[in-house]
Amino acid sequence: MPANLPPEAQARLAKYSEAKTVEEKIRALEEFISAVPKHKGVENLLLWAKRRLAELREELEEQKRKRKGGGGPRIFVEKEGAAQVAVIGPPNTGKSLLVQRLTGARTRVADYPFSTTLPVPGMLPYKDIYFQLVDSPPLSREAPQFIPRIAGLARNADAVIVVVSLDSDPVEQYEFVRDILSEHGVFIEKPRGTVRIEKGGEHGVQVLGSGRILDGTIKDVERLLSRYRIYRARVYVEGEVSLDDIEMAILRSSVYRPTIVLANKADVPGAAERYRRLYNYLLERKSKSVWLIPVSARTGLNLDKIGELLFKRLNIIRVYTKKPNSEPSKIPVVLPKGSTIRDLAEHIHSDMLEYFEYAKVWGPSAKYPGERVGLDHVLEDGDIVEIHSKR
Ligand SMILES: Nc1nc2c(ncn2[C@@H]2O[C@H](COP(=O)(O)OP(=O)(O)OP(=O)(O)O)[C@@H](O)[C@H]2O)c(=O)[nH]1
Ligand SMILES: [Mg+2]
Repeated sequence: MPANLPPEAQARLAKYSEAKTVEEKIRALEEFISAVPKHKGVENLLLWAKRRLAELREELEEQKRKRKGGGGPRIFVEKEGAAQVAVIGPPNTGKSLLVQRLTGARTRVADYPFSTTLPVPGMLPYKDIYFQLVDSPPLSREAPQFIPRIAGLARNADAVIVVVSLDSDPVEQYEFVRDILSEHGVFIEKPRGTVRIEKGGEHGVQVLGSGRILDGTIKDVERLLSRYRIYRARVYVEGEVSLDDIEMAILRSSVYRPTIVLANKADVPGAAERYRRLYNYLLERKSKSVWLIPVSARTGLNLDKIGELLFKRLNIIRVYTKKPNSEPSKIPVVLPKGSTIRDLAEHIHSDMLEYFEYAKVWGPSAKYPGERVGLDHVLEDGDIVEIHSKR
């Protein structure tokens, strides 16, 4: 890729990228698959199309169920708390017992694989916030029907917990989970670059962002997009990307989700040695973006560390708002690290920004208690903020 497609197949792909509804997308992809010649050089695109088709069919089913008014299994779980974390992994690794021990949710735990068939959410308290952990069915080639749903769950979540078991080779389990998710456009290791495409705009095709295209120029990007009948777009490039990555981004954006790997069953014989293998493997791959910790859902080892790890991994801060002459709120506003008073004001209410006058800050980011600051002041975890408006 970019594959050399006959015009017929290319037109079908363009139709897909223009399609608005799930039904239209399904139809366009089916037509594409039948129009594409089966020769070398298009395998990747064909594979992608088939996977995407499976996902879309799942989505359609889900929509139908919703229209009928509930009932039946759900793929997506409504977000609650400071962040949603998808708990995923191969069969029988202890996902359900972990979620149960961490949140008290009534997940089904069994000593045989494939015991979980539906996502089950539970809330993990950490300090004065909660993380929503979502237990999920096992990822396995033996149960292909779950794969697009689990990938969708991970895509929709703010972070991922991968659970592998130390009673067999954890490297194999980890690679399996990583590869299957990336086939569905969800990266758990930080990719070398990312592309995001916004169609429209006034200025033709623009390439923006701090990244770099490895194997082409802006002209090549224009040519590529025009094959999909896109003549006006903003292409945001971060890190290093190829023209292939850009073509994939036209068809479906990939996402990166911050990830923690829990090496579970640390209590079984041989666990320490297997853990070391995974540790060294991640070290060698320089996957600094993936965090690893040994745990045992059975003995409780390190379960008390998970809240803090998630908090750090998610790069979030807690900010407490207060009104003049009253106590700060007990429940914080959760924002991404690096957020400013402007972000806080926008988060609270759109009017807040319009009538903003100044803010007073107490806590880590304040030079002195009650420092008076403007919209660009950068907040830190634990700050208390009083916003004064013109009316
Ligand atoms: N020794 C040991 N056994 C564990 C641990 N965690 C879970 N188990 C056992 O492993 C088996 C599977 O646990 P589950 O929580 O059902 O695993 P799962 O990953 O949810 O399984 P599926 O939903 O089928 O994918 C059960 O018999 C658990 O009691 C652990 O830390 N140590
Ligand atoms: Mg389970």
